[in-house]
Amino acid sequence: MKAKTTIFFLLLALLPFLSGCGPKPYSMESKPVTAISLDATSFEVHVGETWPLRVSFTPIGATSVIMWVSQDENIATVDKIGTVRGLAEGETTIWAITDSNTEVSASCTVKVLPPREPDVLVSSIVFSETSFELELGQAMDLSAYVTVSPDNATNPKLIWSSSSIGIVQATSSGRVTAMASGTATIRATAADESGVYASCTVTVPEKATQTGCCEGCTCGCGGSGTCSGCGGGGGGGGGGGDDPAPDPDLVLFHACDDFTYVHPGHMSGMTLQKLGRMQGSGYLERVVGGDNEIFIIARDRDVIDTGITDFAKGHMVFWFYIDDAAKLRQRAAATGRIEISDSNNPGHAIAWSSKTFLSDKVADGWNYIDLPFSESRNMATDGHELNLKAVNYFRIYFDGGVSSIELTYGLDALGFKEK
Ligand SMILES: [Ca+2]
Repeated sequence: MKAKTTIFFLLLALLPFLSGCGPKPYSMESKPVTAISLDATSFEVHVGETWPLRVSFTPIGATSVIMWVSQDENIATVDKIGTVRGLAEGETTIWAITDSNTEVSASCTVKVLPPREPDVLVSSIVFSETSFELELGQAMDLSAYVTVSPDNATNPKLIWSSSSIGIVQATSSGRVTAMASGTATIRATAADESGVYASCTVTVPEKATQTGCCEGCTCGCGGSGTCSGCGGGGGGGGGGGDDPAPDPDLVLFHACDDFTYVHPGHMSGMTLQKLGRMQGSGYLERVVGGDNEIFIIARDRDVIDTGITDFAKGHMVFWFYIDDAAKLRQRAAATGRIEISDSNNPGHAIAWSSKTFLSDKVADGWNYIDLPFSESRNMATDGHELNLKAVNYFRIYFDGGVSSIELTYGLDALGFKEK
């Protein structure tokens, strides 16, 4: 109590000195202006457009009413707050003069350019073919079949959409991927304000039932490496009928049919998708930018026996969806890894470079990723070797690159194979 009282009286005694630090309420008269300057010495405006000029005073704290004058009001006018408006092509000078002392002034030149050309809007969009057929899992670039007129349209970009993304997915560049049997209408709409659009249909025929991953698939993803755009990963891509059966040779690590074991810290933008799945009753989709760790599955889960007896013959396989592979290569330009580990210990992971084994290889749509253990790197620094009977951790992350790029990722049917 005594200390508080002492501080109070100390502050009271200091008040006359302290108040000198702040603005004095009685010093209303401003300092005389000795100079002014404008935030531009010259600038350009188009006829009909405006440009705001700002003035600053010397010394600091000085102020004055400013009179704004245009030397030629037929070319440009200036209002009371310094907003210049272009009226006719030509050049003139704008003056700012202090009301208190007309000898203190500043000026700048304004060049008035012709009126801006109005935007040339898209007048037509034409598909050279209006119906396409794609095999399940196949992808094609529809932008190659479309012509936008006129050639000098200010904004010739198109916005691509699909009437049924469960059947055919379309990327922002017009690449479409067949996800399930059926027919979808793909629309290309002008990105400008014209409202012009054109449509075509993409039909995905029913396929004979397939039983194993890539059996009957002509793209040869049975070998190691990535099978880009390969579909039919188990019987029909999940169009809504029977659940595509798992590959009988696969020891499933995670079916991606639910969120079980998905790391809660990396679930933003994640949804469980039914249509377009490659196995089981669904797949995990994540729309995300800015998070390096795209999928972390199975931390703290029960361990899985991979069934692999010979490390050299072991493979990790999964389905990986990406909506825009070119953007993924920008996003994942540098490092990052795909990791699995045992005993809930990422420090005991074996890993593959996510640039080499994922982003450098994939195409738009579903990709079958096959990671041979023989090409993995042991990240353990203590000599630990992966316990093939106790795997419980999986992660895909990217490091470096442009992490802000938002992409749509899909993951399905993670598992192990010995071959
Ligand atoms: Ca699944």
